This record gives sequence, C-alpha cells and structure tokens, in this order.
Amino acid sequence: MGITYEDFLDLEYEPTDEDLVCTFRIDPATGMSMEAAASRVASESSNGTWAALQPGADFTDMGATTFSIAERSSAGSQTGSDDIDGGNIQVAYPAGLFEPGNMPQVLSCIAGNIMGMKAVDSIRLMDCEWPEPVVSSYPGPLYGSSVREEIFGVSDRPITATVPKPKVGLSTAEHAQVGYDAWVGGVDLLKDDENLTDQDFNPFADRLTESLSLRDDAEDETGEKKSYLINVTADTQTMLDRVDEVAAQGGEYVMVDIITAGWASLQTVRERTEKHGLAIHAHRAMHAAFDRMPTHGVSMRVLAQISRLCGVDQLHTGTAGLGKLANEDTVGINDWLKGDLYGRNDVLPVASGGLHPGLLPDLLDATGTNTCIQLGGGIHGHPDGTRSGAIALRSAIDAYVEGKSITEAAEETPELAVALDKWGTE
Ligand code: CAP
Ligand code: MG
Repeated sequence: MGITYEDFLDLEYEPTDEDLVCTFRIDPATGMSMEAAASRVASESSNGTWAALQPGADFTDMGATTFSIAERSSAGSQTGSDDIDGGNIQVAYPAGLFEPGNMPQVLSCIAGNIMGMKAVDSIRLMDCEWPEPVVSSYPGPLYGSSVREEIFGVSDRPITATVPKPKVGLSTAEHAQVGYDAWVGGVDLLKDDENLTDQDFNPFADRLTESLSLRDDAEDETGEKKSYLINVTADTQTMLDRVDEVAAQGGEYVMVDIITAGWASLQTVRERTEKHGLAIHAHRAMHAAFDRMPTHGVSMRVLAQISRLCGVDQLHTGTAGLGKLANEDTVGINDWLKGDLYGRNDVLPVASGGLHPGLLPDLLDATGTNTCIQLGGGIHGHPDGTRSGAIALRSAIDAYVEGKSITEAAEETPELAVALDKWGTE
C-alpha cells in the first residue's frame, strides 16, 4: 500500500459522524477527468502530494476521501450559484487531521494549496458540515442573537446600527456628535467604519472616551440602552490592549475587521472578550476577495461558519440583494447561523450596505426580525440630517413589528415621509 492519487477517491465511502465533509465546486483542467481532479483535491488538502509515497509502519492515515462526484446541472454552471446541485465533489476529512481549536490549520487543509493547484482551472469551497469533535474545540459566540435581549432588553424588533459618513475624516468630536444624534433619534448602536481605527484626525483613545460619554447622555435622554461598536482592528497585541480599554471604560462591544485581521487574531481576541463579557461585531471587509467569483474561492457561507466557530456575535451577511453590494445567499447563510451547531450560540446577522428606510419591509420579510439593521448613508443622507434619519429608521422598524404598512407609518412620522420621498421604497 502506498499513497497515490487513487487512494483518495472512494465513491463507496460513507462519511462517519466524526468526518468534516466539504463540498467543492471544481472545474478540472483541460485533459483532466473529474475523478482525477477530485482525487487530487482530497490528496493535496490532507496528506498526499504529487509523488506516490511509501510511508512506513508508523504512519497514521490522515488521508481525506472524495466520496461523491456529481455532474453539474447547466443552470448551476451558468449562474455559478452556490446551490449545491451538482458539478460538485464532496470530500470527507478525518477529525484527527485537525488540531483542536486552530482555525488557521483547518484552512491550510481545506482551503490551502488546493486553491492554486494546476489540476483544476477553478475550485470553490462552497459548504462544510462540521462534526462534533471539531465544533467542540471552538468556543462559538459568547452571546449571539441574545445581545438583543441581554444588552438592549429588546426581543421583538431588530436592533439598529449606524456608521457615520464620510467613512473617515470626521474629527473625534464630529464623529461622536453624529453618534449622539443617531442614538437620540432611536438608533441602538453607533458603529465605526471598517477603515477607521486610530488615525491622527480621530484617535482611538479619544473617540472611545468621548463616544461613551455621549452614549451615557443619550441613554439619559431616551431612557433606552445604547452602545458603541468601536473598531479595535490592528495587530493582535494592540487589539487586546484596545479590548481591555473598552471594557475598562464601560463598553459592551468591540468591532473587528475579521478577514483583514485574520482568524488567528480573532481567536485570540475572542478569548480576551470572554474575560470581560464583551460582544464581538464582525465586519467582513475583503470577504469578496474570496467569495465574489462564483466559481472560485471560498463562499460567504463557509466564511460565516468559520466566524461562528471562532465566536463572533454579530456578522455582516448582506442585504438579500436589496442594497448596494453584491450578495450571496443572505437568507440561507442567516438560517445556517441560527441553526443548531452542537449547542454553540447562534450569530446575529447584520444587514448593511446601501439600505434606507423604504427597503425595510422587503428586507425584514426576507430575513425576519432577529437581526441587526445597519444604515449609514440611509440615515446621514436624510435631507434633515442624522437625527431625522434615525427617527425615520426607527419608525419604519416599529411599524413593521406592529404590522403597520410603511406608508401608514409615514403619515404619523414626517421624518419617515421625507425619507420615502427621497429614496422611495425600492
Ligand atoms: C455601509 C458600510 C458597510 C458595508 C459593508 C459601507 O454603509 O459602512 O461597510 O455595508 O458591507 O461602508 O458601505 P452604507 P457588508 O449604509 O452607507 O451603505 O455589510 O455587505 O459586508
Ligand atoms: Mg463601512
């Protein structure tokens, strides 16, 4: 017995409940059969290489097995959709291949060298089924969607967030003031933009202190709980220091740009936030470098799965096609984030990007109300300013929850009428 490519293909194999099963969409290179390409994927992502090996007696077989090859339906290949409807291979990996709790190591297997191998013209990791032995080595979210209840004391409506615009360049005082105006207008969360961290025009330490002080004022004025998603993204040690500082000053959340910071940093931050009881808001800037090409890379569905295992509480998952950014399957991803995962907490999905109040009925019909709605331009672009924009958003949400139409709500709330007049309902 040796390790040749044939050793990695067994269409009779039935995965055990300890195997990690990955579904890939692959396009074999010219002249390469589907079977040949599929066995190379399993080989290179587990314990094989280009040369046949003759391991000694001490060898523990950590080989993966391609156990299913399905022809792609023409619809699937044209749209490149993430529907798992064929053209796909499924590969089972033994749980022992994976170091417990080490997400970079998992990805070096299932999304590593294979992404660049010549045997395939393209390859996309579309979905994973995570077995209990792997899942139990990750913490999962500290709160998940219970942030709504535990931080804000609300259970019947989406929570709301806003990101000041312009994205960067506002002074600390201006930034905090925008937050205050949004909070008193009815928004729950002020959020930093993904590229705002600690620049000269708005230093992290000053922004934290000033924003939390105005948060306290907004809570006094409204009688509602308010909070702040401050972006701690940096090298890992700096992030840990910032997490400690947020906790010391009475914050409830930190925001991390999880893709640009990296999974290893996120895992380290997750340990520290647990110590302080802080929630993690995950921004996904750069995700599209992996998931935008429909035939290649790593799907947002898998990125979301990894995010949940590593323990984010809130995660951007798109706007079900309604906003400004290209979307994958927001609703399917959100369902996965809320489904059972061996007792791990769920994740609160965040809809963001090009949203305005008029889109809310369609959005909430698609996603349900156990969610976070984030509006930047859709609040600050209101003709009468941030506070009016926030009032418009909140009234649209409250109306939806009460079963009122948005046009009825606009008759009672002039700020909403102005927003609908400006942006419409599509
Ligand atoms: C939204 C946003 C978010 C994107 C991220 C922006 O602002 O702040 O970063 O929504 O996309 O800068 O575009 P607007 P996603 O509300 O003004 O569009 O949630 O898809 O990861
Ligand atoms: Mg942004």
